[in-house]
Amino acid sequence: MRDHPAVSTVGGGELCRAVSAACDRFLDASGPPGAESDEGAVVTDALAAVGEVRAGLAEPLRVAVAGRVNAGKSTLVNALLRQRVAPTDVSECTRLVTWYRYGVPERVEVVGHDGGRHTLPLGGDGRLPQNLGVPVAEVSHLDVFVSNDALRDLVLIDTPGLSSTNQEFSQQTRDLLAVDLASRSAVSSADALLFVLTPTLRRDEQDVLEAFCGTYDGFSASALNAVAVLNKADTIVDDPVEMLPEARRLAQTYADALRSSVSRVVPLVSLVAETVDAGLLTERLIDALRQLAQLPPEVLRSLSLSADRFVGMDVAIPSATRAELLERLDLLGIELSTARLRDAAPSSGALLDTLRGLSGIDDLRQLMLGAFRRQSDPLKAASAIGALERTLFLLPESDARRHRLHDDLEELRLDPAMHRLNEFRALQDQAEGRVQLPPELAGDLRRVVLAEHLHERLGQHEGADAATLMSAAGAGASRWKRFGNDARSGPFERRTADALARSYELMWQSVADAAQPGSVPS
Ligand SMILES: Nc1nc2c(ncn2[C@@H]2O[C@H](COP(=O)(O)OP(=O)(O)O)[C@@H](O)[C@H]2O)c(=O)[nH]1
Ligand SMILES: [Mg+2]
Repeated sequence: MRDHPAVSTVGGGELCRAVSAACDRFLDASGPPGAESDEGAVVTDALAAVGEVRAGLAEPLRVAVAGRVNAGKSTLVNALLRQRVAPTDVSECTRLVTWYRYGVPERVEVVGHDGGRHTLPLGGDGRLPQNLGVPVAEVSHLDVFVSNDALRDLVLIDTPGLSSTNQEFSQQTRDLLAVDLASRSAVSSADALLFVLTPTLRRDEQDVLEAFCGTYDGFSASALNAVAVLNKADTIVDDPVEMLPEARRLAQTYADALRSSVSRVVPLVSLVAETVDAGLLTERLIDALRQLAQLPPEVLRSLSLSADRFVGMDVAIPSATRAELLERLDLLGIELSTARLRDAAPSSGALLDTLRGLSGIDDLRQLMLGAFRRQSDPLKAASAIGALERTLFLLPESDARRHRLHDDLEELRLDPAMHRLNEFRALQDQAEGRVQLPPELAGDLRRVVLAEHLHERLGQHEGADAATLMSAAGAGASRWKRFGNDARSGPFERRTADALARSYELMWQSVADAAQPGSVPS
């Protein structure tokens, strides 16, 4: 009997291999490179696109970080890497889509629009070089290789977002899309999306947010493959005590607005996360914070009123050191630190833990692990199938390879293992309150999606006979169909019901197949 595949872990699995095999068949049918030369550029493009999809399937899960310019995307990339490699200043690299992959030797490959590459070392400080040696306009994107453990099971794509100098769109469209073409195309080749929001978005901007998520050609953001952060949570209010509750409230507002596009909105202070996790808060700076904490409260309050005052006022701590603190923690981060240092006398490690806790980065890591990495195989397979389907349209209707690939993809979509995507979505819909289930169905859902072995998924003992298992599967399918047909069920409930009914049908089928090899169950 075929057991249900365990929750896939990192990297491609069964599904990715199946999609990759479909790519192989397509490319093999096309003969060696050059054989298609008389068939025109269209076919060449299609072959290249399929080749790219196949290469992508061999990579870890590709997560694009998207959002407006200055939202803090690169800062977040650094925080996730625990290494300050992405530029967050105004250097030319910030305007380019940058792929971060695991690799040695560490290097930057500058990829031109013509496909040409040249390699540069990272800067002496471990960051991207200031100068790429070619005009930015000639660069398509950067491929950065770093030997960073965070990248062993993830590829991160930092996107520039829309810059005010970008002329691609009219002002109105620009406001609506909020991202530039290059960023959108980068997102369309990703498997998952990390969407960086900031508090400055108006609360009535639901349409804009939806458009933002929906505008990546071919990438359809869903609660399954996209998560969002509300970054710069430290800038929502001035009062450090109010920060977290206020950030959570606003994050929830965004989450409600974005329900169908992202699974959750995590409040985040990526600046503090970067500083703490990339080891940028040195003992020297912590000492300066300790000194600040010793200042009379009214002096400290007055310092904290503005960035200018914080650096400019006449106090014992050198102004340059204060400027460094400001760059690494910003005003609220400094206030939170000095408050903590004044109330207790924590070790440096304890202070860093407090700051990390406030930054929200651990919540995000947890979310990404659950939402993305554990589902790497179906997510990658789904994005590859999407990309291949788009490629089909490039080929002439008469092309035999087009039909073959189309048939292969149809078959893959029906693969029971692809159904995992629907199951995870159902679980997520329920976990995030989009779907209200009676308690017994909620337990049923969790068991079917999360249990590893088929008898467990059916709520039966190990060694239960086929008749018992099939009867449990039949009852399960009926249960969910009844729920789906209930007049009180809304669209999300019906979607969940359809998914779970199909899960039970597939389990029924697999018991039947195993019990009577070769026979076709009635
Ligand atoms: N106060 C505050 N500033 C942040 C935060 N995250 C990023 N920044 C700052 O915002 C600016 C833009 O950040 P960057 O990561 O380059 O934005 P990007 O254009 O989206 O990549 C930089 O000066 C960062 O230091 C945050 O959580 N809080
Ligand atoms: Mg950036």
